[in-house]
Amino acid sequence: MQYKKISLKILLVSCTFASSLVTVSPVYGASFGGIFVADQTLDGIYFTQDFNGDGDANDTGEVSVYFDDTNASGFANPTGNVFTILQSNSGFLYYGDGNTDSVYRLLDSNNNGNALDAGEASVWFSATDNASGLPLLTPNGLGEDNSGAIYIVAADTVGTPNGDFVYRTIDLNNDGDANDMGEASIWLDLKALNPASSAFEIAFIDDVAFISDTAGGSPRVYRAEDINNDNVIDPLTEVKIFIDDTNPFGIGTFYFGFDSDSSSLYGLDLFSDSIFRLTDENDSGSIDLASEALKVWEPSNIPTGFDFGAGAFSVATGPTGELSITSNGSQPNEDNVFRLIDMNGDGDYLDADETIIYSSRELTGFFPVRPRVVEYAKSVPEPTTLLGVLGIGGSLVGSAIHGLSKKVN
Ligand SMILES: [Ca+2]
Ligand SMILES: [Ca+2]
Ligand SMILES: [Ca+2]
Ligand SMILES: [Ca+2]
Repeated sequence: MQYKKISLKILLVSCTFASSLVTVSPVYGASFGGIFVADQTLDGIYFTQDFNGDGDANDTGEVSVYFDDTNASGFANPTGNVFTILQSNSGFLYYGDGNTDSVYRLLDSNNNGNALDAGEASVWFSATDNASGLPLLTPNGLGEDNSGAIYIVAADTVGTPNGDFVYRTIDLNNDGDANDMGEASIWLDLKALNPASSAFEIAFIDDVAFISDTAGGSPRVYRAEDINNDNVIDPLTEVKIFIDDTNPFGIGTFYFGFDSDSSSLYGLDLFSDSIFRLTDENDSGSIDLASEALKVWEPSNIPTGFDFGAGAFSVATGPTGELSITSNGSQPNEDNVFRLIDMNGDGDYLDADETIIYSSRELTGFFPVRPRVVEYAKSVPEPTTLLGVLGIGGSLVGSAIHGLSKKVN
């Protein structure tokens, strides 16, 4: 009965609105195309959408497997421990997996709403495959510059202290990976900046990179710019601390979750579970004014009945200024993806109704379980059905939804 209701709703939408599904509810983002969610317990990358325009992906059929162990490209357990996802400007979805110590590249070539089909996944970069012999113990972060080069934050482990680099990777011979000679190089050696380096994410604003590093208890964000264009960051002249925990503004700087938009950085501080927006207004290369660092969200904004759980792991920037964050814990109401939308346009997400329970195990009963990282879809992939995940043989309904969404797109 439930599925019928949803497909009727979609039918209604397709009849009422001639353009596209997302125009149904502009209050929830006219250009919202969905959010990729990597789940460390379900061991997959999921694609979440809001078909009925109510702002969330908790309704039937709004979550689907995008990539996991069932892929036909021949990768065994490729999504057991996904730390980072990046959709490049060219549409490829890159992600770093800490179990196979690889960065994969996905593309839904046949437009069926997932990258599970044969040939839709490949290894972009790995320690065992790259011709330069570069180590990759923990692919913690991914970024892209204006030229399309992909940057990988390679963190090491306590047992094998062989890492803490940012690699610059490009596919020179057009074979779909960055494993060939000359395609990957050390762009920035983070241990040269701090021997206790423990780096997480990288985010770009234009061609300036920002790297979050928790650095053995003195967390900071670096600002790196390749001024002389030799594809290496000179540790003396091309990188500096953008902000650290000695800042006088009370800004938490311990960021696992970290992202940028065209002018600002957004850091989700693990200790305060709050989001800080950092904007270098006076172009000094660091945060040196109180007005440049603002707390824009805190857990007290979470609607009653839901909680933040064990930690603040991921923040992603989305269209028209919205943000998405993850939380997970031991209870279903702690396993969430929140959407943050500045409804009243005052520049923060601290007001009533600005924190949306976008996806919660409390509401869906099955998803998410341990959401680690999120990434907004840059374009809208063809919707698919989640019925496989639900364990229900509803392919007919799935096809109907698929067909309808095709029509209205
Ligand atoms: Ca919905
Ligand atoms: Ca596909
Ligand atoms: Ca190549
Ligand atoms: Ca607001």
